[in-house]
Amino acid sequence: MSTVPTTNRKLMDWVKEVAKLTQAANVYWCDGSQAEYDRLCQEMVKAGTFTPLNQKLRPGCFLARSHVSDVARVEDRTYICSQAKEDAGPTNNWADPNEMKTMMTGLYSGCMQGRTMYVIPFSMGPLDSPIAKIGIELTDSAYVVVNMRIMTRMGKAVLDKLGATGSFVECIHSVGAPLKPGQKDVAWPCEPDPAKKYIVHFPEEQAIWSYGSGYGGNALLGKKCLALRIASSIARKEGWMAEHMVILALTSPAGKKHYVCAAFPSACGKTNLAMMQPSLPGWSVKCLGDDIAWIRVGEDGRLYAMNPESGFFGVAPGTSNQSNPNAMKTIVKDTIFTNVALTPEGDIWWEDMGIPAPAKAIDWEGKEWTPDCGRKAAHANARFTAPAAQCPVIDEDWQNPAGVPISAFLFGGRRPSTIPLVNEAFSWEHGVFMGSSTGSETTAAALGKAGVLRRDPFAMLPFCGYHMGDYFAHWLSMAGRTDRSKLPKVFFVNWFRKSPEGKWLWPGYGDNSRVLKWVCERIEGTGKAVKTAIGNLPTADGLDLSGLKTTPEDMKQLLAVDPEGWNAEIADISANYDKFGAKLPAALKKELEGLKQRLGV
Ligand code: SAT
Ligand code: MN
Repeated sequence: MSTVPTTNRKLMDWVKEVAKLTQAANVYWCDGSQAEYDRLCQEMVKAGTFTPLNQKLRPGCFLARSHVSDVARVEDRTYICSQAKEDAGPTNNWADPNEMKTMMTGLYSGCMQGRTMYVIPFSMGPLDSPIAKIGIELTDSAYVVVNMRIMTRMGKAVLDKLGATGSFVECIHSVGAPLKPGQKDVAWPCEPDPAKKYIVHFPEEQAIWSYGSGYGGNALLGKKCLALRIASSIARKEGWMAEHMVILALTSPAGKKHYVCAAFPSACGKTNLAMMQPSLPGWSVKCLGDDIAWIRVGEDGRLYAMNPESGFFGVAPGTSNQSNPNAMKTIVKDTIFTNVALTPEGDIWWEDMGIPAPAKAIDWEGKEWTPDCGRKAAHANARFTAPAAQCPVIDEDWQNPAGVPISAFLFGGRRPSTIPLVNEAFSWEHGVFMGSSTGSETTAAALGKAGVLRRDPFAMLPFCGYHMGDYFAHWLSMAGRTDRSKLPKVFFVNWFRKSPEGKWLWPGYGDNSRVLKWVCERIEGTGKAVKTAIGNLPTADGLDLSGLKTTPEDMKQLLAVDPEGWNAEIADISANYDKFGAKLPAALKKELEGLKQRLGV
């Protein structure tokens, strides 16, 4: 597009200003069309960024390999630059916004030399939704443009909605790799020095500045940066919630439909749950979203959830016809794969894909790979970017601008011990306590050591755009915004429990429908439960285990309350709570005390 396709003065001025600062060689306004997408993909094929896959096996699909330094979110380089340090709280990195801007303006000076600056108008949420938010991302990465076209509603229609006076979230992104005249580009330009990458949020101004990385949530700024960090801070002020949650619809054989939201940390199986194929006959799961939910009190007093995204950015390794058959069907065409392995036939492969490893392949680093070479073929945080509309179990209401009414919230994480398979909260406050004490073993979704327990309240630790103590208070305050009886019931689930010998106790995946069935029964008032010190657990015959091989002994362990384990758990929750000081809501202290008393520890 050569002419400027907007009359929005603020937008035009800002684009000019950033183009001048970054010294971009060209400015290109994205229209979001298929032709534009195809052209950019072809340009990336020429540049070596994209490898086209076998068009018979994977039509419209491409493979990208990132730089080895640029494979996941960089949490230690992620900042919330509120005016007051206190407002970012103890769980976020903070820097003075003016100092950060001065420093980053230095980084941005000339950073797009030799590159095109793409202007990406995007909407988080369906364009006709009153709660959708418009962002404009300025980026020097064509990879970001094509991914944003899948993950968001992007292009001309967004500018039309913005009009001459509409406001938007300013998102600046640069891979941080200017090109000198005549300098040859690399396949995945980025700033290789981890200490020079910055993912920065200015919540008061609703602006996002990202520098140095081209990967995932570091670069696709609509996702974690806008739809979670900035949105959570807006939501607090406006009385709604921006959460790291899947939205799914569960329908019983009798045809009763319930919508459920579930919050698990990154790479803990949200996508698998969101499009699960239930093993219980007659039950069905439909997907509305696999990562983010924006939730508001509706006119009838119930909480309504909407998925602000339009695609899935799912973890590839481990995705198989057993773990997630519907994801496998979603990614058969028009999908971008990043950091997976390439087979000699021109198809993709990853560990635990449920098909035998190819005799040889090209691994995610572009090196020759054989099954016995001692290396993984795909990176543990390899991803697919696929349009949500391609999911065979996408729910008919997934683009409903008003969202869908939620009956239950689930929290969970990877917990090999202590935490039972499922546990229902006694009250809203107890449920908020459960969310606030969510913990999980770390995964490859963020750089750092995987497999250590960290507290990840509401699975929002890396995504809450303000003080986590205030965030807890905000959750509690939802009880005052509607009739308590209309609030969703809260449950804590754990698919990842192991025996003392290290064996998985629960089959997971489609068998998690057994837990969802009990959740539905609890909502409807029929589920059988026993009140324990930690919450309501299913009775021995409460879960539908028909056709399941799990032994009664294993079930006992899965539903046991282990006082010793809980003793350690309480100490750890308590230590984590200490971080929040005076901002820790009294209601949560009371819940912790109540739990201690009930357990007698
Ligand atoms: O933040 S990403 O979008 O890169 C993926 C995740 O951590 O959930
Ligand atoms: Mn996520």
